Amino acid sequence: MSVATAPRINVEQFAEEGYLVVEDVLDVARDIDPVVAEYSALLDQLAATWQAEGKIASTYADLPFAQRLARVLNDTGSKGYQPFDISLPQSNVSEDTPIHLGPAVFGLLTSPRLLDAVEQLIGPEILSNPIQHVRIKPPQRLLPPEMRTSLVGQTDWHQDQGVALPEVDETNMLTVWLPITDATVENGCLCVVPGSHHGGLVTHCSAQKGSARIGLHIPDALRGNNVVPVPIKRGGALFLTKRTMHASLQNESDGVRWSFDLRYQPIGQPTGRPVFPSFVVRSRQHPEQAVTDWRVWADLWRTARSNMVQNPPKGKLNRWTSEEPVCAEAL
Ligand SMILES: O=C(O)CCC(=O)C(=O)O
Ligand SMILES: [Fe+2]
Repeated sequence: MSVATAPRINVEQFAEEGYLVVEDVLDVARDIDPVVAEYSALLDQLAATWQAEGKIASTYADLPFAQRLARVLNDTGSKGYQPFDISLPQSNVSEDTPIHLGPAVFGLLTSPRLLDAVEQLIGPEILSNPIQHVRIKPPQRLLPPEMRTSLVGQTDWHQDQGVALPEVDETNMLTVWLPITDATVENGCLCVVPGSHHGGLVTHCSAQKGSARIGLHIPDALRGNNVVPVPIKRGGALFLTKRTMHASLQNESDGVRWSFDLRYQPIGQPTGRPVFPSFVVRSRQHPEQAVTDWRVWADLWRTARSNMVQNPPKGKLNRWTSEEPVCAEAL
């Protein structure tokens, strides 16, 4: 559906609750359909290449998207997801680490209707923050346990401020979560703790439980118990502050749970992940600084990748050690 005027954002409600669902933020024909086509072509191309290389048993071309992706990932193991993501990994980057940098994704990042909404929350000088992912989640039961990371499986409780470097503390980072397919309770929509952003940043822990690694998460003791699921239809958006506690449910449906999470902030503030590239998406003061060509954006990531190969970032890209006392209590 194409809607001429951008939706009005309830800024007061966002400030109070720390989250806001807005329907029809995107223009489905302009912003979403091309992304679906771009990813279908990518899956076709990867499946053909990997079958030729003997990495997967079949191209699984007859299966619907969700089942096909699950079969492919079962054959490839966890490396198979990186070519779909719109970010580099945080470590072990090499010159041929894959990342998906296509025109349709750039179209989504720079969607004028989306930026009209973002502008109402953070002002007109807007930087695309590079902490971003695509999450394409097949039914959880079809995934082997080691594949159940937050990109492909369920996401643990966290605050986005907690998964960035401390330099983000003074940054007005806005998370924009965009479902490509309707997000429902059954297929693993997000959940939030309303008002949790008023309480400040809490400790995040990670842990090893047997052979399974549990990623960075807020221990139960520090999480509010007023958990609200947030189903959203495709075309809508969920806005989150950097301190709003959120997680995802698990995909118990037969279909795919597919979303992008993008972040925006005022120009001139640190991003929290300085080894990755940010760019101006909109500026009223210096409109000429906005990046408008997807190839320029793609090159920013390729340059960042080369820089990471030459100067691998030291340490983790977050502040936690898991030796904080609350982490021991939580185990
Ligand atoms: O989509 C998910 O499962 C997690 C998204 C998320 O954590 C975010 O958008 O910040
Ligand atoms: Fe998050």
